[in-house]
Amino acid sequence: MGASDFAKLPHIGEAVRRKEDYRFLSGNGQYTDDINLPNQRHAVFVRSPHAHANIRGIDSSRAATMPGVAKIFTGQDIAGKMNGLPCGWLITSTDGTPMKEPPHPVLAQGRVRYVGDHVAMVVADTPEQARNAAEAIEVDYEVLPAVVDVRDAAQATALHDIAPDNRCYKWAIGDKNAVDAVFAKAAHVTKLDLTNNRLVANPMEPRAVVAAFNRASDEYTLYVANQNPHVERLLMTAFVLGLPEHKVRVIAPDVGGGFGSKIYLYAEDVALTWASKQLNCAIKWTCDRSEAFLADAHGRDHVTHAELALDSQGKFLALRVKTDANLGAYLSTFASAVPTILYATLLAGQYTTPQIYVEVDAWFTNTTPVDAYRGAGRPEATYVLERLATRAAWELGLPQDEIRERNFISQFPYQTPVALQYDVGDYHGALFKANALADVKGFEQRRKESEAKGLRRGLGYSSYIEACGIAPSNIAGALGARAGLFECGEIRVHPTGSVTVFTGSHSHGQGHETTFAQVVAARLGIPVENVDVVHGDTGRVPFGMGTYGSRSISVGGAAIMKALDKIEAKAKKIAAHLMETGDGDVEFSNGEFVVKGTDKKVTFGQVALTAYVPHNYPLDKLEPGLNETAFYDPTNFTFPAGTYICEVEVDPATGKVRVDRFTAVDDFGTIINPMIVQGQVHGGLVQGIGQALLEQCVYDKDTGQLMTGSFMDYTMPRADDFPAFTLDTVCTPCTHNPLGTKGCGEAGAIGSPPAVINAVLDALRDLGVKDLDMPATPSRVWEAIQAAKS
Ligand code: MCN
Repeated sequence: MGASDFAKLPHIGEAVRRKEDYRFLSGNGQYTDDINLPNQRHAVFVRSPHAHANIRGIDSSRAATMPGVAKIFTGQDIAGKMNGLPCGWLITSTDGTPMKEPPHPVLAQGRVRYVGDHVAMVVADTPEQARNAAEAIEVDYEVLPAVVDVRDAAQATALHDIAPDNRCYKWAIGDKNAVDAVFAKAAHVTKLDLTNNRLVANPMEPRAVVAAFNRASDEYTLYVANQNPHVERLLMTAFVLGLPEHKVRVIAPDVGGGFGSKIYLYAEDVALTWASKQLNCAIKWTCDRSEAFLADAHGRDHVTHAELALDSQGKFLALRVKTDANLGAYLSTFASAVPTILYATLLAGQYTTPQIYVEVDAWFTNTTPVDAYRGAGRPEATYVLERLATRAAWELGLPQDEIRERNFISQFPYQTPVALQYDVGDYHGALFKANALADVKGFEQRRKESEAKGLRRGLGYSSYIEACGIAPSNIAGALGARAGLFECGEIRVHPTGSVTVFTGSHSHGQGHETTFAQVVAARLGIPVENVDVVHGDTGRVPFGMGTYGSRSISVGGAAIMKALDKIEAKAKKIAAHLMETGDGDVEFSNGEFVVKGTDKKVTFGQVALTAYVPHNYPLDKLEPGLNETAFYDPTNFTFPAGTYICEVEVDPATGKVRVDRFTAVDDFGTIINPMIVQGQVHGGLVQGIGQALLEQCVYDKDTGQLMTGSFMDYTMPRADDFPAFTLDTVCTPCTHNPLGTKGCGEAGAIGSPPAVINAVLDALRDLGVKDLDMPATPSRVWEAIQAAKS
């Protein structure tokens, strides 16, 4: 079935209420911390209080004798028994050498490299006993100089022998000479220095692990708050523990959000799994909130210098970008891909810029490892480009929308100079719609009203694009991925015609149990209630590459569509047999199989029953049953895009920014469930506006301590920080997946930060404020106003 026919099916585009919500809202969700197994003990990790130190000795003699303590594991106990944690993406430096991939031990081997690094694991009967014993362990540290800022990394004490200058890789894309030549002749050059602030994902549910080894079956079961259980199992068994994969079952039960931070194989997951066999018991660890600030992978942390060459009419001629990316102390699972493949390739944005050159240096520092956080690389790219576009507009005396319109791509497919080929889009349509919805024409009047109250009002634009549906395996492989990025779906049709779907996509808030059921119900012509979706269990789902990069509906959903194609083909044969006609004479629509040109028909339910009650069945031609599995590997990314317009009011006396209006017009192709999509956009906007105005990790430069290690110092956005958002869509269906969908899960977080900062700068620019880093906190805004005055 083609994407255009699919879009017309019942249930597609219907705001079906989330099937999973009854479970969650009635307190019946089952999260990892809700799971308690027989013979269960509890783990607590001793973490480094220093950003960089040699471990001279660990004295756990007193702790080991404390009540309830089963065992204390240190680096010595695991040495030689397991490998370090792997990075899943191999980046090659411009000189052809592979990136530096230092060992990432599960428990520190003689050196700690960030505050929170794992020094020891205590296993005891209760969490309190484990905590008490952890506090009694004495570690003798020789403190070393620490570095937290990428700009200081090259001169700092080396973290790893393998990277003496702390550089992990130097990577580039584009034609430098061609770009330099354009810049040399350009009528106008706009320049910007930007910092993309480091963030903590802070999902509602902290990470948790329960690991159990079963001596009878020689099998491990690992319950873990994770976004991709099959990949967790693959990395743990094949790379770290050397276990047969079929002996490990990973279950990610209900997961309360991840935003990227639960994609990775973490040290805690490995340590508990391994120790469960050593101690022949189940072991549980639940991260506490303060611990999560140190122990969960962080996001962003780029420092960038960017230049845009333009002609006198505001046409973009070339882009030159140099970014230093902070990877933290070790390479997390996808860390190396974020500032390269997921960042630099998006720097064409929605524009026809003919020449682009991007250089990225990635550095180790004594900070928590940095990896993908909602958007991962694409918010950083959008921030660079959209800040440049607005600044260039102001420098050339053009309106913000005008400069974008003049440069938008309008012919598709479009090959960018940075590797990607966009299949389809309507960038002008989204911008025009956003202008109308945001009532841009009324802005000047609103500005005057604000001024009358002593406030400044500003308008900011951002026209973002992202590459989602990660990823065509051959492209990902050519770019260094160590695994394919396809997805798997299995459909089991039961004799009574109800269906269970097994998908490798993992839902941790995205509503897959509803939207995937809508897809299946639409195709088979059955009620949505008759479809259940199973995910997050390597013991039940054949395989999966998990959820990230807004890939689930476009890749996981497409795998289900392929399986449905097979189901339909077999069901047609059964229907033909029932109606005593040839397979080719049967048509299927709305849950009915009809003999072409007649009123002879059978229902999907009758066919399902016949599949399992094969009386008079030509068993030599048809096998009983109606189950099918399919794998889908996308041929391209999907390219959601849109225009966001933010309007702020700033109090110049206090520097406080209030977001007054926010309009988002997105193109997600065909939409399965508009209510769920709106929820996704809301969540993304809140995180993006949070980054722009409130959130930031601050490390002390001298000690490497995380100064914003709790909600007292790290400001999470709250509902009253936002107006009601105005949302709408344009629709250009994706041309290469069978649903026509494009991912929606990250868009809000990608498009919104530059819209907010552009709006704040618009409000302040006639006071002389030219630049502002995120987060635009009151003190920062106030200082910028004072600095502009002096
Ligand atoms: N959808 C739809 N029509 C479309 C596109 C999507 O109806 N055209 C639906 C999908 O069927 C799915 C939801 O919208 O139910 C999101 O789909 P998709 O864009 O495919 O994204 P994923 O399901 O792959 O989710 C990943 C994405 C990412 S990368 C982050 S980070 C993120 C996000 O989703 N983390 C989240 N949204 C989150 N939402 C919650 N509540 N919690 C998180 O941790």
